[in-house]
Amino acid sequence: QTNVRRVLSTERAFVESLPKRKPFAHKGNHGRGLVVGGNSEMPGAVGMSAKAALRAGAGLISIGTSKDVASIIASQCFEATFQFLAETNGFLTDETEIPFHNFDAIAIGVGLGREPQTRKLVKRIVHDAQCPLIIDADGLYHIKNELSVLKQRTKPTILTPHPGEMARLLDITVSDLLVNPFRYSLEFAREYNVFLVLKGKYTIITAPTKEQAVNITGNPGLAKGGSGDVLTGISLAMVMQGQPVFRAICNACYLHGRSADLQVNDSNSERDLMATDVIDGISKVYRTYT
Ligand code: NPW
Ligand code: AMP
Ligand code: MG
Repeated sequence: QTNVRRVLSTERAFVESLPKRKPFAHKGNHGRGLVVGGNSEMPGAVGMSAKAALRAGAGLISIGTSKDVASIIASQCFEATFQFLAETNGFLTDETEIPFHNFDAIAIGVGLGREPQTRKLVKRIVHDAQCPLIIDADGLYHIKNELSVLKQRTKPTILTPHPGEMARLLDITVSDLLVNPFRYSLEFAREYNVFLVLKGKYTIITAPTKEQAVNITGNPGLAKGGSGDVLTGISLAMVMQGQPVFRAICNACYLHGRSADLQVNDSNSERDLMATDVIDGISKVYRTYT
């Protein structure tokens, strides 16, 4: 393609652009974020996203989920607050007012489930949230037939599919997608005016303005349930602190993979690494640079 600017997401860019904590900083200077997700069969995902966001530097994180899910994860997420959302049979529904103006960025989708009743909630958030919005996992499932609503958004939208989710959005097979992931990413990002994070061994980050970056941190230890939910939380933390979105999501991917790499070097192996270890590894990455 012509005019495509493609770069490697580097350690140097990461270190130089990370949000700094100034001496007189207060929590409000580091953003207020909302993670919406969870169902009674997958309560953990939204908790991992929230913890990862806080560990990555988020000022305040609220979890939008059902009371039942909240009661399961609250003892693991002391630092987060909760917005209780209505549910039926364990899956979220669209019957609760969400104070969108309270948040600098929102992430929706992890552990949400695929019940049709949840679709209206996803659609409303995509439509009403006047702040940067990250859509992952089952959020991507629900917007598949509503993609045109993405074009109406005036604030940045970030989609973070793995190849299975991306292939579904495009109605193609994973093997077709992986023949030319750069081109598919670029076309999709431009058509729907979104930032696209196509996850994998090498993650391709695409801006609607045709910039592309490749992230190469990370290892096969990340091939385990929960890894993507952690990336969603880290991405929320970066985006809600007001950095330019492309840089914020490049930094998120770099940090996520680097954390997994340091854990595998120091404490874990690729076999036993778990998503929660990747949350803990964020501290090791940050300590390297301070
Ligand atoms: P196959 O058959 O494996 O080869 P889904 P999901 C295909 C929540 N979680 N990487 C793959 O092909 C998430 O947040 C909750 C990955 C399969 O057909 C979501 O809400 C957890 N997949 C929900 O679960 C921890 C690839 O895509 C399909 C691929 C479902 O999310 C776990 C899998 O995608 C989990 O995160 C690739 N490179 N290439 C919790 N503790 O609460 C092809 N595929 O069906 O969307 O399942 O990603 O697990
Ligand atoms: P998800 O499939 O949504 O749980 O996301 C998986 C996360 O782990 C993404 O950020 C991937 O880039 C990362 N990941 C999975 N497998 C690998 C691998 N073999 N090497 C590096 N990163 C991986
Ligand atoms: Mg996922």
